[in-house]
Amino acid sequence: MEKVVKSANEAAEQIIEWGESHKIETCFDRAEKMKPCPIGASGACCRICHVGPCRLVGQNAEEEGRGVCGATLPTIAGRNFLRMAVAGSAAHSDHARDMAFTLLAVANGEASDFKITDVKKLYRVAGMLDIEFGNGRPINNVARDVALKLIEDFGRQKGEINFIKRAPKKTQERWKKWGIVPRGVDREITESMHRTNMGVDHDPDNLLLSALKVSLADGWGGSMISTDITDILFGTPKPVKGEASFGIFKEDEVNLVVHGHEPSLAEMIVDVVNEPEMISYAKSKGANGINLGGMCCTANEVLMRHGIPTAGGFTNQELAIMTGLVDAITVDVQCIMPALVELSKKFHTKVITTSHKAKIPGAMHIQYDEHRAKEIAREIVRTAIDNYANRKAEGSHVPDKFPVIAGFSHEYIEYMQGGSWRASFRPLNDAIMAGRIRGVVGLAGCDNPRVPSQGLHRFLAIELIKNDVLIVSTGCGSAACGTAGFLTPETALEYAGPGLMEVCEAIGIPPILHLGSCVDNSRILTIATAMAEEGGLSDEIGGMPAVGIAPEWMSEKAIAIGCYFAASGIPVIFGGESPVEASKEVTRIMTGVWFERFRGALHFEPDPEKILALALDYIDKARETLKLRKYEPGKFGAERVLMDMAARREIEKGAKPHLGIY
Ligand code: SF4
Ligand code: MSK
Repeated sequence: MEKVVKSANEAAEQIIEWGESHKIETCFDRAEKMKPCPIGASGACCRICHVGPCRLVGQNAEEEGRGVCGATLPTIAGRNFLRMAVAGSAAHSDHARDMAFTLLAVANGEASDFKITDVKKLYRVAGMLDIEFGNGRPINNVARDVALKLIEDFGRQKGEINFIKRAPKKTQERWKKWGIVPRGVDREITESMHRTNMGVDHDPDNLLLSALKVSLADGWGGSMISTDITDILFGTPKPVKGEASFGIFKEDEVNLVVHGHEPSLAEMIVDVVNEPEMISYAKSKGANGINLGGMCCTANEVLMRHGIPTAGGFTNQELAIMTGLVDAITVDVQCIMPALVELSKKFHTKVITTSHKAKIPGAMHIQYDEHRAKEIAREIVRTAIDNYANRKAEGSHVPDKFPVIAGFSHEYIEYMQGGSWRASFRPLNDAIMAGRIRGVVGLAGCDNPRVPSQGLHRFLAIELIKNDVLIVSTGCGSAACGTAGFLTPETALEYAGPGLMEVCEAIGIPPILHLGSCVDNSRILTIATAMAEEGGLSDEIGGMPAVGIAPEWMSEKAIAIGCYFAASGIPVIFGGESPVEASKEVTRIMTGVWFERFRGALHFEPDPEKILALALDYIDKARETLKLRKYEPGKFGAERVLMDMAARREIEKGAKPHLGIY
């Protein structure tokens, strides 16, 4: 019988095989046993009232199927889809709310373990919010006003979310025309839940507009707020070296993993594991030190600010425990498999939950509180150290690891194109106009055990850069690229097309830029806006030679991201089967109608070759509409010379700094 590959990540595959030989079940085995409910392909199921659940299935379900109340298939499919967008937006935005309250506590002197790390970013955000800064005004007063003003974005009843005005004017006009400018995050979440309640909104187009509106509240609200506040508190990322894959774990040190999404506790743990007393304590227990690793999006946060190594994305979480080397794994919210707890009993790993919102029966719970952050971080680190002695020899440690360069914030991307003095997006726009770079793809989203996990990310990453497409990656897409060894400048030399290779060599960057965690998809919105404002391409986000791809998505957060990209004007392609496949009407709205209105769309396409072809087609058509030079590999138009690092340093000697962040 032909062997079924469960993960395209070779190290992951080895651990899975070891698990199979030891009768240890993982998500890959459960995915095989638990086939997805076929109802999404052949129809839709409505379970929002107790007259139902109503299943609309069969060949004529779209035309003739009706729920007991008379709801049609497009209504039910649109309503279900909106609920996914709501849940995703709520998750990102609740994370953002926690960040905003942490900033407020810091400003009020109530969370003394934290500080404002990036004052320039604080001032930049203050400027956007019309908050007075500088001229001797205390930093904490500015931070307090920023926090309070952003907290208002959650509960605002009328008006607009603050950061909406950061979008290009034309993009904003489209939102206004179609009535999808979000007022407040919670307001849109509540209204969308109301609309999907029994007997309210039955118009699929109207329901789908609501999905865009609530998702815009996430992208230009929750997620953007979270990204900015995280930068203010912990620093705006700049490229940093790290490592990825299971080889990051050390046999002779205490291994502690931080997993989940919100970075506050993880930041504190980064500090604590470096405290001399804590290292001495680890040594007193027989370990040579304390080794901190990350998982999923918490990994992205601490990787891009501190170079903390990552064990990978979503589907690697159980496998990390199966190395037998993880003494403790601390989790907060989102993308945490409850299976970790049962699995950990077969090893010695302590699973520690830290959020009152996210408990798992059988796990140890240490409640996080930003007012006592360091004390709690120390308790967690000590728990990991105390557990080191319980490590059993059993486990499958695959020592492979790859170097990664992470931390390309939008500010750094601007800086790298001209230094402090001439930072801009001009070189990128010029390279696109000249055809050196064909277009830009945001490769985002989760990894998924229903396909050879991480394989679609790997395939698309290589094929896109071969086609001179610059990739910006986030979330577990970044992890999949990192654990494949793709996040280094050398990847350009090995795989990139001639134009992209030249650009990467000139600036000294990888062809895949690690932008951060899933909330950091908001950085892509900022980059697209900067490109529109730079001129020479589209004067709005829509119409850019840019596409978003989430080939292995699984979380409802991905749906919210896909919707806010589409509403902002970026066509998006999701892998896997479509959750609205049975309704031609809903599919038509999400592709054709959204494209006409917003110049963005949301497609679902399981075939990776077709995802690639569709992405390149969108890029080439956008180039054609913008009357840019037709893309031909190896043939470029006239273009400004890109500055290399040496030339930039020369210019910067004695230069007046650019008004941007760096
Ligand atoms: Fe059935 Fe209508 Fe109730 Fe949905 S809302 S479960 S379609 S009766
Ligand atoms: S962690 S949402 S599996 S990207 Fe942000 Fe990864 Fe997807 Fe979770």
